[in-house]
Amino acid sequence: MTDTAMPRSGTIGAAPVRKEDAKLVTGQTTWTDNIVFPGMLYMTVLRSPMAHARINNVDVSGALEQPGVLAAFSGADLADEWVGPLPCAWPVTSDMVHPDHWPVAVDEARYVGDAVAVVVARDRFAAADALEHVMVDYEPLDPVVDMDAALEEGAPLVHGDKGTNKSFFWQLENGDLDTAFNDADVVVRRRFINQRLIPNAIEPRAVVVAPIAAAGEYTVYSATQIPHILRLFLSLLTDVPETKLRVIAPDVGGGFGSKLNVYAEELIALVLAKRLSRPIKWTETRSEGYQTTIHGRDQIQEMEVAADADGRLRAIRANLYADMGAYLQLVTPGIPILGAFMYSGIYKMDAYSFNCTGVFTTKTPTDAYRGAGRPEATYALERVMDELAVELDMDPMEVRRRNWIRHEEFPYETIAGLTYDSGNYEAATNKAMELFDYDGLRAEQAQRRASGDRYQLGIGISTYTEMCGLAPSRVLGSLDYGAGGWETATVRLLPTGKVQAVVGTSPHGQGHETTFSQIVANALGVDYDDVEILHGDTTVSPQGLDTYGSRSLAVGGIALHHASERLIDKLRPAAAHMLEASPDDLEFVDGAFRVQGSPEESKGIADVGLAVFAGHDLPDGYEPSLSSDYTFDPDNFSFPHGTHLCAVEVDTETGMPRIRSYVAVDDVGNVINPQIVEGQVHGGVAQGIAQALYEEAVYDEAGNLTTGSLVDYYVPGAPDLPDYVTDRTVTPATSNPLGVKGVGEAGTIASTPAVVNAVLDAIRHLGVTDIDMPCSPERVWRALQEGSASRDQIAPVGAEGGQHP
Ligand code: MCN
Repeated sequence: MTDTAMPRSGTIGAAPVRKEDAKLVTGQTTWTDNIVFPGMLYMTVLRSPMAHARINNVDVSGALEQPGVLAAFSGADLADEWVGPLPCAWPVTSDMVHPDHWPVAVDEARYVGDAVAVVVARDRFAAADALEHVMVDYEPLDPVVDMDAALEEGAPLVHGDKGTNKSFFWQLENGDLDTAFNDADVVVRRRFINQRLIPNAIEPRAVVVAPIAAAGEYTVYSATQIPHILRLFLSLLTDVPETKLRVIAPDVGGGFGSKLNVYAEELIALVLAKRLSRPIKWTETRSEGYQTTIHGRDQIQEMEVAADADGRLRAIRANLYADMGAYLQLVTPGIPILGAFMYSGIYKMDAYSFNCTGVFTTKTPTDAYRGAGRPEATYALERVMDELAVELDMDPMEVRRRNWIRHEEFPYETIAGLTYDSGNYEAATNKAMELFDYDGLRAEQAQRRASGDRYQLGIGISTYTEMCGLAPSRVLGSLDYGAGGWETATVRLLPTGKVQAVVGTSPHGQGHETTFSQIVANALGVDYDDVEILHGDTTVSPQGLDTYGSRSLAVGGIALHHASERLIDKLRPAAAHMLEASPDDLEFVDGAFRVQGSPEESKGIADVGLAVFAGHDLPDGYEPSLSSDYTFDPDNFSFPHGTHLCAVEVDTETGMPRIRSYVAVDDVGNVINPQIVEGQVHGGVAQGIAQALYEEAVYDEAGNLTTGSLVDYYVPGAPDLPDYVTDRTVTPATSNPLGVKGVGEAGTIASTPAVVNAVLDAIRHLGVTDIDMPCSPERVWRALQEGSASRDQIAPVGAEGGQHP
């Protein structure tokens, strides 16, 4: 760590015990599914078993006869309830094809899992059983499962009336590409598949709607990342005024982007509570969630890189196909576009081109999944940098070194049009190489190759950056995103000296109550334990743009810092009055106002607060307020970076890859809480490794999700993952006063290419030039067989001499 002095307990830079953990580990958490109201009814959803079918008729009468069932509706029955279809808030082009997406399908089902009817019963089991008694007359239509097929002439159309499976074409170009490619000594072309992933929050999605029917008021409890955005759309789409809607995100057990959405079930539960004047609950089952909660990634990436013989990059072209699934969810089309600016990464070049085609298929819609567009970009870029190194016969780290932006060149305007405010790629890389023993491992690799060891060693590099801290509103607007990126915070000093802070973001595992308390404790000089963070309830915290894009600290935390400073400014005249000094002569140190030069003359913030609360003796015309607000809209994104190095041993007989060591050196600027940052990196890296080695959503030709449960979709656990060596360098952000950069997605963005590069590096000399993710033992084994068939001379691969530790 580069931190030098030990910070005061509970303030910035310290690692106090997380405030969240006591209730989490003692089971006193308010998950949405734990919420119970008198008279509450349970909703279940009948889902299409076909990937594509015309719905000729839905007959719910059989379900209505089942014990405990109170109501059942088809899509047609509910059609009048909606003011409009489910929202997509990111129309990336003006001619984007954006088909209507109704909460319950009316005439066609377009993926396995599309809602076709709902049942309401007295308990969840009766509601589930009754689904079997809903009769649907489906007329099968042709599914279209992969993007290549969907773009062929005459392909079955997911939305027949649109006449195309193409949703949009988006592009960005800078520099003279023709010259760069024509004059380059080498051009490397590769096609990568960034496979479809299924997010796995521990808590499934759930919603409870509690109506006060007579007043037309509704409280919606949802396991969501976005209570504010959800309230806006619930109001817009059902005509319930925003003032009559309260959305509460209670304790939320993970989201990873999958709860950054406005889902059909949230709308259906609201209109059923309205129709039936009873509280309604819906909780997804895990396999239901696999079919209907958004999926992530699913892109085809065609990369072209032009470079000189000495390794200098001239240009990059990235051509993407992004699978939207059957419909556009909240930000589906924007996800690949978030990556558009990241295919140049940390490197300098003369020309750049990115384009992306959004494609409809009869599969579950895709949307934001941890990293959202940026892991995909980093994967393709870092893999192709390794391919370039192979082509040039150079060390892959050397190729990177020759091209990255040097620390003295910041701020740096990239070829993709972003201004990176700060960074030090040399420092992070040097530290990572030292911790990893790069040279030692390369020597061991050479020795294992020479001896034909059964267990071959590979080294994978990822020198990444990413763009997070989503804001600034003006930039988001220029990208046609439907909302802004500001955050509001309120800080209130209570008469007892305790502090309440209200924030617009809400956590689902990130420890905001801890780190935001540290920010307030730091600014006000109060005890960490005396700060309470209020969030996740649109009545308590009426303004906010919620949690995603690793923005909570770099936007919301900064609003909180400013609101705290503003409170000090507000209290200053009262303190000066008490100390019989001029406000200008006061300094605020360690939670007390002091007369400069006479530190013994001081008043603690709690004393000043109590005097303001009493209001008996205050300066003339003073507003006796103990509360302050601040809305922050930064002028730039935040650009964390780092170097991740991975060593993988591949058993050349079985294809089994095993991570031997993993080093992550990240630079997230200044750090509020090093332990939470480390936790975020651990979790993020685990998710990136999962994509590299284990996870893939697979559909059969008929459009059935064949990895439809945790049995078939392998989410790695602790035994599958290595010990991580983590460290940091600190290059403060210049776009905010605390110098912080986001961390929530960094590990996921960085890690996937480091692992795949390592697997390939282990066996490239055996004729293997590519392996699709996940690099399962079977895939690696097959690649080795194909490699051995293609290579001229088969290296001796024998069991003897193997040194699998
Ligand atoms: N932090 C810090 N110092 C820094 C950067 C961050 O102490 N320099 C702290 C923050 O104060 C916060 C945490 O680290 O407590 C994460 O901060 P930030 O990077 O601002 O990310 P967000 O809080 O906005 O969280 C969103 C991010 C995203 S986009 C996904 S996806 C994700 C992630 O966080 N999903 C998660 N981390 C997750 N962690 C858990 N446990 N569960 C999820 O669903």
